[in-house]
Amino acid sequence: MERQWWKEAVVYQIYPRSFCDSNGDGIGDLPGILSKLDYIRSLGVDVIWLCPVYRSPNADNGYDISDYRDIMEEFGTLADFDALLAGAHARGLKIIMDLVVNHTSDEHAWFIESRASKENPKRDYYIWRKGKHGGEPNDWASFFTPSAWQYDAATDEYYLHLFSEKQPDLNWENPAVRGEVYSLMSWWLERGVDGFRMDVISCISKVPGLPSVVEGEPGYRWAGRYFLNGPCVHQYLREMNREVLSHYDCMTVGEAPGAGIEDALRYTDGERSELQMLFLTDLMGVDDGSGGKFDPIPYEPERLKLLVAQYQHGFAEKGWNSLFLGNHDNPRIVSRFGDDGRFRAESGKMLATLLLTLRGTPYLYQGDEIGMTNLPRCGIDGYRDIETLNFYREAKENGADEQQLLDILHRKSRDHARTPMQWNTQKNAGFSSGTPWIDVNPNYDNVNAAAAEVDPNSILRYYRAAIALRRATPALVYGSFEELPQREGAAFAYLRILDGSRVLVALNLTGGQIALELPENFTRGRLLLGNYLRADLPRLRPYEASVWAL
Ligand code: ISL
Ligand code: CA
Repeated sequence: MERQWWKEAVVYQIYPRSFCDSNGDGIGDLPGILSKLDYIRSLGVDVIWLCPVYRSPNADNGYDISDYRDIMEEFGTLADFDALLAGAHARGLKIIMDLVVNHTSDEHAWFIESRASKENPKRDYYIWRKGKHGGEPNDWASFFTPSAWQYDAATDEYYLHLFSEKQPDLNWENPAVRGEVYSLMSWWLERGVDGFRMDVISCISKVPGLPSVVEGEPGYRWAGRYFLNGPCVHQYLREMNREVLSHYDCMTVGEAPGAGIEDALRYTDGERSELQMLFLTDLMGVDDGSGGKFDPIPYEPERLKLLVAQYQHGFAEKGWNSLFLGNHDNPRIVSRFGDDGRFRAESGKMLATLLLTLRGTPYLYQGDEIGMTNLPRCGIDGYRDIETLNFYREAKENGADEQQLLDILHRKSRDHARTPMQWNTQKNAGFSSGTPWIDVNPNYDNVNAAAAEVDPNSILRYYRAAIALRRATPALVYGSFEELPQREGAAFAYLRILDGSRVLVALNLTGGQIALELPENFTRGRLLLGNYLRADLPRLRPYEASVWAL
């Protein structure tokens, strides 16, 4: 397996709107991030992934871009961006940008022209179709709305939007569109950015003809097979690689809903020259029911183990993968996979151990390093996210029960990850001197970075130790993965092996007392890291985690 800096890197994801507000308008911004670079550096990470900071009307918090070559007004200016990039580079940190090019904002100049007339040279930048039988061109639903089509009276046609109607899909079949994307990517790389996280990149190629899912069958409109990993996606990515990426020593990670391991190898096999790694979304759906994310089922640790092992084996020979347990689209990891009450510290550290001892490139999401939790149960006015609000409105219209809806949102809303970063015990957790755009989690008295800094047993200190251990232990990055089978569903144990070096990771995924099964004559070796004072295998206490050099 070829060694590469981006395989050895640990990435820290920032949601700029919620990280640090420098000017008291209640919205996090670039100077705010600049002021926290030493903190980020202190974690031992190598790369920052910035969620979108481009000019945007914020229908989807920056995932609807109206100008790819400028910064969102609330976040600052291009000069602020340059200062942030210089500050990061001076500390040995790289910055990768979010690249959102499946769609733009409907306020982007291209779309304003495109919708102006059928003859406009930009008409074909987007996906326009005539209505059928007085209705939509096909029966596709979007991620955020019941229909993926929006009617536009000016030209009596519909445009496609896989997300909100404020996010029209670009027409990647048009070479001029691809040229625009490559040119804006080069523009940022020339400015000094170190790579891209590519938003829903598996969605850019649609099946020609845009067939209906099941003609005439109402209610069944999940058209993924017509736009996920579509017919030309690999051709487009190879072209992008040839035109842009191959000219830079940059990092690339594609978000790929709908991609399994086989697909993922096609995207990330180095010999195919497409992307370095993907975000595969299966694990993020581990507690989704048949109705999707807002139809949650109980979380089963066995499912997590199964998925983790599958992915570890899937990339053993070819390609590379990313590791993540949460992000800005998902609930907080201790609330979802751990215990955000009694065992918050133990489970937060156990999840850190899992994230940082697997093969792949780990991505930490802001606030997880201090064990931030979901919001307490609140009314609908506590939520801000377009996906949450659309789901709520639609469900209410269909007669859903208010309490039931709020229970679902309490588990699954994207807003749980978007509450302000909890820095200290000052007003608004030190995030802003003004009124934050979304409520601060009231537990900041307890859960905050300043307190974690002085507590030798904090989750924060543990993250630093786990990151340092990974850096010092090539087997944790490049080693093979060998699971030690367990009868107990909550016990997860695996070896990471590289040349002569063997590391054992033992995890209790639940709050119960369990025992680990170890092979006969097993000597557990020297303790490298653990979240209890004295590790004493085979016993595993609630959420216990330990790492051993054999
Ligand atoms: O968040 C999701 C479900 O809760 C996912 O379905 C998500 O919409 C999907 O993974 C794509 O996410 C990305 O693109 C979206 C944006 O809203 C997300 O924040 C982004 O991560 C549209 O640009
Ligand atoms: Ca601000």
